[in-house]
Formats: sequence, C-alpha cells, structure tokens
Amino acid sequence: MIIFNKKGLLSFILLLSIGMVLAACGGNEGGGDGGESGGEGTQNWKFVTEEVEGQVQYEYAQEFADRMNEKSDGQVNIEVYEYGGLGTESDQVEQLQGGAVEMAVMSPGFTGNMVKEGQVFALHFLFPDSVEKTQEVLNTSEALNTDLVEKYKEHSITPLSFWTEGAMQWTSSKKIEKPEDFQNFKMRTQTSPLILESYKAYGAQPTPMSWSELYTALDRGTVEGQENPIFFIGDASFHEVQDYMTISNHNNYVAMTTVNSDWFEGLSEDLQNMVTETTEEMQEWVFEEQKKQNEEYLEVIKNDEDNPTEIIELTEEQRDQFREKAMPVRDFYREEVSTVDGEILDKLEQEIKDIAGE
Ligand code: 6CS
Repeated sequence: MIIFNKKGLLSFILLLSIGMVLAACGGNEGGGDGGESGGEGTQNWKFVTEEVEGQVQYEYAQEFADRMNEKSDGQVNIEVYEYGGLGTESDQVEQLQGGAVEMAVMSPGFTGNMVKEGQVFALHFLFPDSVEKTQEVLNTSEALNTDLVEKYKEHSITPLSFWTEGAMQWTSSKKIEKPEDFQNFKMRTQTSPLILESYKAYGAQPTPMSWSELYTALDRGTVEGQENPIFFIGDASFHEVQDYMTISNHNNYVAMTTVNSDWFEGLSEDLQNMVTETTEEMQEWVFEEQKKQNEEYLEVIKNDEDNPTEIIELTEEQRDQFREKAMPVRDFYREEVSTVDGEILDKLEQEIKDIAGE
C-alpha cells in the first residue's frame, strides 16, 4: 500500500495498477522481447519513474516518450508511470531487472545494497558546489559512464545517463547549522547504506524509508528531518511539516536513465541509436527543467505564509565544519564499500578536480 501525503491529503492505493502491469508483463521475464506488439516494428514500452506528474523525473520521461514517438513516426509508444502505481522505489528496481518495465529513472540511493560502487553519490561535498559543473562531470566522467555502468550491468541494469535534479538541502524540525545539531537527530534517508553512514558521521540517527511515507513520518515526528532538492521539498509539501530549511548544498541529487540490459541489447541498431540520441539530447533539457523547478519552489516555500519555514543559508565556514566530518566517509567507501579498491572514487575525484579545479 502506498500512501502519499502530497498537499497534505492526497492518499491513494494503487495495488490494482501493480496487478494490471504484472499481468500484462507475465510472459516477459528477463526483458527478452519486451514491449514489442501489434505487428512488425510497433513498440510498446513502459517507463517508470520515482516521482509524480509535474515533478522532474516524470516530466523527463514524458518528454522522452514524446520525442521517441515523433522520431519513430509513431512506431515507439512509451507509457510513462508515475511513482506509486508500481510499488516502492526498490520494487521498481526489481521490475526493471526482471523486464516487467523496459525503462526506469532510478536513484542510486535505492540500489546501494546491490551495486556497492553506486554509493559514491552518497558522499557529501564530493561533487562541485556548482550544479552546472556537477552536470558536466556527470556527462563526461569515465568513472561513471564506463566503470560504474559495468557494475550496474552485472545486475541487468544499463544506465544510459546520469543527471542531477539539483543541489540537496536539509529540512528539519529544529535548527541545523553545525554538525552537533545532528546529534541523535532522527534523519530520513534513502536505503543505500552509505547514505546512512554519511549521517552517522554527523552524529545523527538515520532511518531509511520510501518517500511515500515521509510526509506522515515528518508530521508525526517519527523522523525529524530529510534531504532533497528544493523543488521536491516544495512539491511534496515537506515544508508544511518542517520548521527549517538549511541551504547546505552538501550534495547533488543524482538520477539515472536506465534500461533493462538484455532488452536494450535485443533492440535493432536503429532503435538503440534513437534511444541513445534521445538520452543525450535530454541532458540539457533536464538541466533546464530542474533549474526552473528549483528556482520556482524556493519562492513557493518562501512565500507560503500559512506554513512559514525559516531558511538558513550556511556560510562557507559552517559548510567546512560539515565537510570535515564528511571526509572520513570517503575512506570508509574505499575500505569497506568498494569492491575494486576505491578505483572508481579515485578516478572520479580526479575528473572532478579537472572540471572544477577543486
Ligand atoms: O527522497 C526521495 O526518495 C525522492 N527524491 C527525489 C528527488 N526523487 C525521487 C526520490 O524517491
């Protein structure tokens, strides 16, 4: 059962949709000839996202679908699923792996127990402070686009691109300005274990959960805070049940456009090229979309007089205090998490240095 508390009262159960999709995909295990129907060449694909209509991931998938339909003269029909209809974020990972859906926008924050190296995105203060430069790293990094992609492929997931949904900020029921403020603080995180380590490094008590439960958990005080890009905080109305938003820019939210590996490799070369080309075009589109939404929602949160939120902008000195606590988590990644001796992180750090000079 998925319960949303978007705008305070939207609650719904969509088990029926799960049943319908699973029934429709019953014969498609392994992603073999997934989605081909209706005569030669007609393609019906499913594209699942972790967000709902209006939010960045959903709008991305819809734009992707429109472009593919146009380019293929109507041959490719992509049905976009908003979050909730097919279960939790983790259920969606399994659906892509099993071929029940062909495409997914996936956050590495939900695959950390499986693809250990993908947890590199959990490291605070690793990517450049500038969202533009972060996107440049995501576009060009060999560590990510070659080495990390190989790690995902071992699990039947092929990431075609990495893109940011913007810088992440903290919301909380008490002021967060220095690492000590996190002492025993009940922090909601996604499920990747290294995200939890990053918050333990500040002294917090992290609790992983799906975002569908988060509004209620914040409202009831089951958790006291969370991290997300501003557009998501505003659109999911988390600020309604939080008193503070700390502009920390401690990390960038990264999402991946992924396909079921066997299914993708089984497509004709023309279709593969069309998908790859569209994925590349969409990098610029999604950068503009997240920028616009993050700017708009900052104003929404600031101007919401019914639900006042105190916005705290950290100074560089304050950010340094968090950075200092966050650095040992990189050693933890190298020693305890990476299965290839921290090679991906070492290469990525160098690539970041080359782009940002940091
Ligand atoms: O906090 C989360 O889990 C959600 N945040 C974003 C920006 N997208 C989807 C994800 O599940």
